[in-house]
Amino acid sequence: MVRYSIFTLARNALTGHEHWPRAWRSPDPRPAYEVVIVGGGGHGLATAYYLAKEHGIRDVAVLERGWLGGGNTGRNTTIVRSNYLHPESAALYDHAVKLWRDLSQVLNFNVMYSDRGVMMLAHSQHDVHILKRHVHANRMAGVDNEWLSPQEAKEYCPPLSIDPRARYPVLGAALQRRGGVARHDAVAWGYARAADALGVDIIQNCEVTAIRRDGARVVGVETTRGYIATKKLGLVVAGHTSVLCAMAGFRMPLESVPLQALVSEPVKPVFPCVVMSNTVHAYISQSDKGELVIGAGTDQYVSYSQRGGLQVIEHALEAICELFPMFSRMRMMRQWGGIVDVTPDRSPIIGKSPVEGLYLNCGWGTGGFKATPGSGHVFAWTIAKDEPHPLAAPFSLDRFTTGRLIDEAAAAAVAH
Ligand code: FAD
Ligand code: PYC
Repeated sequence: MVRYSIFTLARNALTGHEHWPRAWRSPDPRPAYEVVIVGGGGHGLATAYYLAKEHGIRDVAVLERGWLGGGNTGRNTTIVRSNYLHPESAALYDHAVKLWRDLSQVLNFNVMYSDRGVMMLAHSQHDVHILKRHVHANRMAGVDNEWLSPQEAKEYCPPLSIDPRARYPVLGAALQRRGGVARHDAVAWGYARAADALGVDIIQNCEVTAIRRDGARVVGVETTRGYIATKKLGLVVAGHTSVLCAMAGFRMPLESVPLQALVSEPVKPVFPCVVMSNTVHAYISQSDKGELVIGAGTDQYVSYSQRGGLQVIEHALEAICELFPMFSRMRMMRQWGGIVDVTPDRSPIIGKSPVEGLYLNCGWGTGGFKATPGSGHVFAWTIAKDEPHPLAAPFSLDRFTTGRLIDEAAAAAVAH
């Protein structure tokens, strides 16, 4: 493990950063691996790390068509919480929240997890009923969540307007104090460095262009850097899952849509927590650099373009300005989009596929960043043992034929 002293930092700064050691290697792909993971986002890299760390499977390649974290991992608004309605979901997301807490120490890389609290606002009686139902269900499942009056919500987040004449009046809020944010790139980099140190090959600029089968089983992938054989293939490609599954010869119950976010100019610390308004599909926090990080809903049409409709962010910003009038004269700096893969019940798919040796981790839609460590952890287990981890078992693909759906449309919170 490389450790840096103040002298190392100074020497590298004064020599034009020429002598920094690489955080991970950049190997050429080998002809075959025991496990190949497609997708170098947080979930794919976490899967590779746990395969090596917890299952002793180090003959692993992660294939990424672009750069690490360049997909939704590096484009998301980093909200972490586990206040989902159904016990299966609360258990899965809470598994992740527990891993987040000491992830920086485990990876020896600061992922800047900050449990500053996530507050979800109610603007109508319908919202009050839904959010209170979540509070009760979470507490039954051993997950913290509490109901706040409008005044208590304002005490927790002073910039919030609780003016009852507002277009979106605040009638109360559900607060998960253990929720918060983390640094998105750092999560990808931390897992990449730790996986690389255990022998995993991380191969960027390597796009999978075809999936090869021998009858019912997977045997390898064609890539822009040549053919790679494997008997175990994990697809962790978020918005491109349907494209990859089509290469393997089957269809998925997924729609890919753009989801966008934006950041303001940086200002001094002013916003102490995360606030989500599910009714208006706007959410906001402040990054450690000082920018307000603001997100909107999804576009209402299927697309692979990494940008979204202007009217969608306009709507989100109108709501943000009404809820937090002090931000009405802030300037916005950057806007971008990611492609999210949405299932009919708004819950992820983790487990086996119709092709032997091909495993799926997808359908996280608008809300998978929070699950990154837990997702990688249970997916690695599933691949290593060729059977679903108990926490992943309810999230199998066959729920769309058995009808055992896990409807998390309300908890997913972002419009889709
Ligand atoms: P990704 O990070 O997208 O990684 C998949 C990788 O696969 C990509 O890097 C891609 O380049 C690669 N790939 C695709 N096709 C191929 C191929 N053929 N060959 C090789 N590689 C390929 N979630 C939350 O929990 N909280 C939030 O606040 C939140 N906010 C969001 C805001 C926005 C604007 C967006 C877009 C998403 C948000 N999400 C949020 C969702 C979250 O970002 C995702 O669920 C999560 O990051 C998915 O991680 P991943 O590793 O599965 O996917
Ligand atoms: O899942 O919490 C979430 C989320 C917030 C913004 C986008 N997704």
